[in-house]
Amino acid sequence: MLRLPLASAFSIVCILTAAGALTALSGCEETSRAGSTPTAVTAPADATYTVRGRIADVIGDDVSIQHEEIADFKNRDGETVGMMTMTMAFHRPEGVSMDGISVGDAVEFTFEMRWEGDHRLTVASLSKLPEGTELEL
Ligand SMILES: [Cu+2]
Repeated sequence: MLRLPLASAFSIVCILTAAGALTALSGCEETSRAGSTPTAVTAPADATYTVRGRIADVIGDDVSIQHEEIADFKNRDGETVGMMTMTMAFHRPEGVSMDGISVGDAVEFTFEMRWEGDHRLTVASLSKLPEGTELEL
């Protein structure tokens, strides 16, 4: 199976998203910085968000999710800037199961935002929403 480092997959997703023009306000810009060494996710999260979305792709231990708007999303300075609906790639630790969840499924998930380190966007929990759930994407 093709595996891309999170940074590449994430950059590609950001370029492809219709909301790409707004990535200067989002987390997307940060992942294009090169030269980081892989590190474990140990630092406390800068912020945690619970949002709904649709599974767009699964690549190794990354999961791409088209998420709904995140009105309370904060930039690295802690200012609330919000984030439009878009598709983003998240690191998925082994402990977060994808059992019974497939591409196209509506989910509710919690992710941790870290502005420093290798895994800036990490899924902390993921659960499937009922069939037919309407999302604002
Ligand atoms: Cu986003």
